[in-house]
Amino acid sequence: MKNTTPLWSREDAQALYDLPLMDLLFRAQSVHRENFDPNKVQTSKLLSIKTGGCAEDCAYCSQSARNGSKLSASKLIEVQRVLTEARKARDGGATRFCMGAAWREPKDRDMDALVAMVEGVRELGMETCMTLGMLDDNQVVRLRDAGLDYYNHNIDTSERYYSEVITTRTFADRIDTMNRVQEAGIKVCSGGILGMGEEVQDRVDMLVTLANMNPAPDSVPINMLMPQEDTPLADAKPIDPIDFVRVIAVARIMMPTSYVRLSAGRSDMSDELQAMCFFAGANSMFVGETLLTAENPEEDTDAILFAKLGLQAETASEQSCLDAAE
Ligand code: SAM
Ligand code: DTB
Ligand code: SF4
Repeated sequence: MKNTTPLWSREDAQALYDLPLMDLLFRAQSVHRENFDPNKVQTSKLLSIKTGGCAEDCAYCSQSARNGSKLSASKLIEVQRVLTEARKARDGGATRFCMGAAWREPKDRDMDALVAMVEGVRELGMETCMTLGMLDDNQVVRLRDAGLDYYNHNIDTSERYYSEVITTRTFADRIDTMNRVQEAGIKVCSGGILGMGEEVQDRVDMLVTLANMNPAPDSVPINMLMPQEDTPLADAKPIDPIDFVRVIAVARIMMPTSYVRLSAGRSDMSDELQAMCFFAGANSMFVGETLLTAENPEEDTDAILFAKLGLQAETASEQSCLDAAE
């Protein structure tokens, strides 16, 4: 039976956020070491399987048709193309392949191809993740039966701030899909974006919502807004980097066994900021030169960073050891 008592109150979470930075970092790193190898980072590769023309109005997104963005809408790409990209990603060391579509929700006629993508990527020995928008019960079961490991569905911000960013769906719609996914036995990947003009309270509330899910998401992506031309957030004030590190550290303490992913925005971060994020407990990231539509650091740049910091990419067998120990 699900435990209904919230694990985290806003007050306790806010108190963590407000700690002197050195105390916060020390606590986060201590929690991190109890649960993970501090020198290993899980690596995921993203592929956009359907780009642009999305019916939703997310204010940050280059793919929304409502943002008048110049990005043209593509069709769902061929299964074979997905598998070719997945093989390249695996050979480059990524252990998880994340397929993203610019949809409000998938159409039933797309399900056979999506199932084939999941099955094919699994056969390559990679973990599978999809992010396709809202799902109904039937679609969740089909993806689960195909062997989908993770479903990414971000809550993005607090419930209070949500309607400032997205008006074509509600925070509750988001939580409904996450519950459906979790109840079917697919692991949830959910996090948010910082630097959209939100208050500190919104960042804290977002983490409280995630940490009080039962269980908390297995994977928690923390994105730094990458401002996109022609979107309402094109000129948003950037988040202070130290505040960004604080969110990572609080996420690590509140969700001690989840992978916290340093997600979009690394291409604008210094080595020092990324190092601080890893110290604060981030232990996953996207690799490869593109995210879905935006840029990410080149492989060589990441290799130099890992060498400087003495970090190593987690291998597929280390990943399955952790899964077996759960
Ligand atoms: N359409 C699906 C959905 O919204 O769930 C999947 C794709 S969507 C691009 C996945 C996530 O990427 C969003 O929830 C958001 O958190 C993140 N994202 C999108 N655009 C971003 C940007 N410009 N900067 C940072 N993160 C972004
Ligand atoms: C997530 O939290 N970040 C990824 C993934 N989930 C799907 C997407 C980042 C997208 C960045 C903007 C772009 O590439 O268009
Ligand atoms: Fe569509 Fe997802 Fe972009 Fe929102 S974030 S506009 S749902 S692709």
